[in-house]
Amino acid sequence: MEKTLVLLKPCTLQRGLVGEVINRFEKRGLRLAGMKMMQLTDAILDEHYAHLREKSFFRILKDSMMSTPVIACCFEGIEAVNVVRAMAGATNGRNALPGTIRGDYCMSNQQNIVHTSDSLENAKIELARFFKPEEIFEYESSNLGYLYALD
Ligand code: IDP
Repeated sequence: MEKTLVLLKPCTLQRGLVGEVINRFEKRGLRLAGMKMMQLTDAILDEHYAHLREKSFFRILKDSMMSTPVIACCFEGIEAVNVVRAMAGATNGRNALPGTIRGDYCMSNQQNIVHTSDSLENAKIELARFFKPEEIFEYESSNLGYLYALD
Protein backbone atom coordinates (compact mmCIF):
# COMPACT_ATOMS: atom_id res chain seq x y z
CA MET A 1 0.00 0.00 0.00
CA GLU A 2 1.14 3.55 -0.74
CA LYS A 3 0.02 6.83 0.78
CA THR A 4 -0.07 10.06 -1.18
CA LEU A 5 -0.88 13.72 -0.61
CA VAL A 6 -3.72 15.60 -2.28
CA LEU A 7 -4.22 19.31 -1.67
CA LEU A 8 -7.55 20.78 -2.72
CA LYS A 9 -6.53 24.25 -3.82
CA PRO A 10 -8.30 27.55 -3.01
CA CYS A 11 -10.00 27.54 -6.44
CA THR A 12 -11.66 24.25 -5.47
CA LEU A 13 -13.04 25.68 -2.23
CA GLN A 14 -14.18 28.87 -3.98
CA ARG A 15 -15.95 26.92 -6.70
CA GLY A 16 -17.71 24.55 -4.30
CA LEU A 17 -16.01 21.45 -5.69
CA VAL A 18 -14.49 20.04 -2.49
CA GLY A 19 -17.02 17.24 -1.98
CA GLU A 20 -17.10 16.32 -5.64
CA VAL A 21 -13.31 15.98 -5.91
CA ILE A 22 -12.96 13.97 -2.69
CA ASN A 23 -15.84 11.79 -3.87
CA ARG A 24 -13.89 10.82 -6.99
CA PHE A 25 -10.97 9.49 -4.98
CA GLU A 26 -13.32 7.66 -2.60
CA LYS A 27 -15.28 6.10 -5.44
CA ARG A 28 -12.09 4.92 -7.09
CA GLY A 29 -11.41 2.92 -3.92
CA LEU A 30 -8.73 4.99 -2.22
CA ARG A 31 -8.85 4.97 1.56
CA LEU A 32 -8.99 8.40 3.20
CA ALA A 33 -6.28 8.17 5.87
CA GLY A 34 -6.13 11.86 6.83
CA MET A 35 -7.89 15.12 6.05
CA LYS A 36 -7.73 18.68 7.38
CA MET A 37 -8.31 22.29 6.45
CA MET A 38 -5.26 24.48 6.82
CA GLN A 39 -4.03 27.97 5.99
CA LEU A 40 -0.78 27.69 4.06
CA THR A 41 2.10 30.07 4.73
CA ASP A 42 4.91 31.55 2.70
CA ALA A 43 7.37 29.27 4.49
CA ILE A 44 5.57 25.99 3.76
CA LEU A 45 5.00 27.03 0.13
CA ASP A 46 8.68 27.92 -0.31
CA GLU A 47 9.43 24.30 0.62
CA HIS A 48 6.55 22.73 -1.24
CA TYR A 49 7.17 24.59 -4.50
CA ALA A 50 10.99 24.86 -4.17
CA HIS A 51 11.36 23.38 -7.69
CA LEU A 52 9.48 26.41 -9.08
CA ARG A 53 11.39 29.13 -7.20
CA GLU A 54 12.91 30.60 -10.39
CA LYS A 55 9.65 30.69 -12.34
CA SER A 56 8.01 34.00 -13.17
CA PHE A 57 4.69 32.80 -11.72
CA PHE A 58 6.17 31.70 -8.36
CA ARG A 59 4.89 34.73 -6.36
CA ILE A 60 1.45 34.62 -7.98
CA LEU A 61 1.24 30.87 -7.38
CA LYS A 62 2.11 31.25 -3.70
CA ASP A 63 -0.35 34.14 -3.24
CA SER A 64 -3.09 32.14 -4.86
CA MET A 65 -2.34 29.11 -2.63
CA MET A 66 -2.70 31.38 0.45
CA SER A 67 -5.85 33.18 -0.72
CA THR A 68 -8.10 30.81 1.27
CA PRO A 69 -7.38 27.72 3.38
CA VAL A 70 -6.77 24.47 1.50
CA ILE A 71 -7.93 20.94 2.27
CA ALA A 72 -5.08 18.47 2.71
CA CYS A 73 -5.91 14.79 2.21
CA CYS A 74 -3.91 11.61 2.58
CA PHE A 75 -5.19 8.78 0.37
CA GLU A 76 -3.98 5.19 0.56
CA GLY A 77 -4.13 2.33 -1.93
CA ILE A 78 -2.05 -0.03 -4.02
CA GLU A 79 0.05 2.19 -6.33
CA ALA A 80 -1.85 5.18 -4.91
CA VAL A 81 0.76 7.73 -5.99
CA ASN A 82 0.43 6.96 -9.70
CA VAL A 83 -3.30 6.29 -9.55
CA VAL A 84 -4.00 9.66 -7.91
CA ARG A 85 -1.61 11.52 -10.21
CA ALA A 86 -3.30 10.00 -13.28
CA MET A 87 -6.72 10.96 -11.91
CA ALA A 88 -5.55 14.59 -11.58
CA GLY A 89 -4.44 14.81 -15.22
CA ALA A 90 -2.04 17.21 -16.94
CA THR A 91 -1.00 20.35 -15.06
CA ASN A 92 -2.67 22.72 -17.49
CA GLY A 93 -6.41 22.10 -17.32
CA ARG A 94 -6.73 22.94 -21.00
CA ASN A 95 -4.41 20.04 -21.84
CA ALA A 96 -5.88 17.60 -19.30
CA LEU A 97 -7.93 14.79 -20.77
CA PRO A 98 -11.67 14.65 -20.17
CA GLY A 99 -12.29 12.14 -17.39
CA THR A 100 -9.42 13.49 -15.31
CA ILE A 101 -10.19 15.88 -12.48
CA ARG A 102 -8.43 18.81 -14.12
CA GLY A 103 -9.84 17.84 -17.51
CA ASP A 104 -13.37 17.87 -16.12
CA TYR A 105 -13.26 20.86 -13.77
CA CYS A 106 -10.80 23.50 -14.94
CA MET A 107 -9.47 25.60 -17.80
CA SER A 108 -6.35 26.98 -16.10
CA ASN A 109 -2.66 26.19 -15.86
CA GLN A 110 -2.52 27.56 -12.32
CA GLN A 111 -6.02 27.28 -10.83
CA ASN A 112 -6.00 23.56 -11.45
CA ILE A 113 -8.07 22.13 -8.57
CA VAL A 114 -5.57 19.76 -6.91
CA HIS A 115 -1.96 19.17 -6.01
CA THR A 116 -0.92 15.51 -6.07
CA SER A 117 2.46 14.02 -5.11
CA ASP A 118 4.53 13.03 -8.15
CA SER A 119 6.53 10.11 -6.69
CA LEU A 120 6.48 7.81 -3.68
CA GLU A 121 9.60 9.51 -2.33
CA ASN A 122 7.97 12.95 -2.60
CA ALA A 123 4.69 11.66 -1.19
CA LYS A 124 6.50 10.68 2.01
CA ILE A 125 8.22 14.08 2.24
CA GLU A 126 5.01 15.99 1.47
CA LEU A 127 2.83 14.01 3.90
CA ALA A 128 5.35 14.76 6.63
CA ARG A 129 5.23 18.43 5.62
CA PHE A 130 1.45 18.76 5.88
CA PHE A 131 0.47 16.17 8.53
CA LYS A 132 1.62 15.28 12.02
CA PRO A 133 2.05 11.50 12.44
CA GLU A 134 -1.03 11.33 14.68
CA GLU A 135 -3.17 12.95 11.94
CA ILE A 136 -2.72 9.90 9.67
CA PHE A 137 -5.05 7.08 10.66
CA GLU A 138 -4.48 3.34 10.17
CA TYR A 139 -8.03 2.00 10.44
CA GLU A 140 -9.05 -1.18 8.61
CA SER A 141 -10.87 -0.95 5.28
CA SER A 142 -13.72 -3.45 5.16
CA ASN A 143 -13.87 -3.76 1.36
CA LEU A 144 -10.30 -4.63 0.35
CA GLY A 145 -11.33 -8.06 -0.94
CA TYR A 146 -13.76 -6.43 -3.35
CA LEU A 147 -11.30 -3.75 -4.44
CA TYR A 148 -8.18 -5.84 -4.98
CA ALA A 149 -9.38 -9.45 -4.96
CA LEU A 150 -6.96 -10.90 -7.54
CA ASP A 151 -3.99 -8.61 -6.94
P1 IDP B 1 1.78 19.67 -10.86
O1 IDP B 1 0.90 20.44 -9.90
O2 IDP B 1 0.98 19.12 -12.02
O3 IDP B 1 2.62 18.63 -10.18
P2 IDP B 1 4.10 21.49 -11.09
O4 IDP B 1 4.95 21.65 -12.32
O5 IDP B 1 4.73 20.90 -9.87
O6 IDP B 1 2.78 20.71 -11.57
O7 IDP B 1 3.56 22.96 -10.75
C1 IDP B 1 2.97 23.22 -9.51
C2 IDP B 1 1.83 24.17 -9.71
O8 IDP B 1 2.33 25.41 -10.22
C3 IDP B 1 0.80 23.71 -10.74
O9 IDP B 1 -0.14 22.79 -10.24
C4 IDP B 1 0.16 25.03 -11.12
O10 IDP B 1 -0.78 25.45 -10.12
C5 IDP B 1 1.35 25.98 -11.08
N1 IDP B 1 1.94 26.14 -12.43
C6 IDP B 1 2.74 25.26 -13.08
N2 IDP B 1 3.11 25.75 -14.28
C7 IDP B 1 2.52 26.98 -14.38
C8 IDP B 1 2.53 28.00 -15.39
O11 IDP B 1 3.16 27.88 -16.46
N3 IDP B 1 1.79 29.12 -15.13
C9 IDP B 1 1.11 29.30 -13.96
N4 IDP B 1 1.08 28.37 -12.99
C10 IDP B 1 1.77 27.22 -13.19
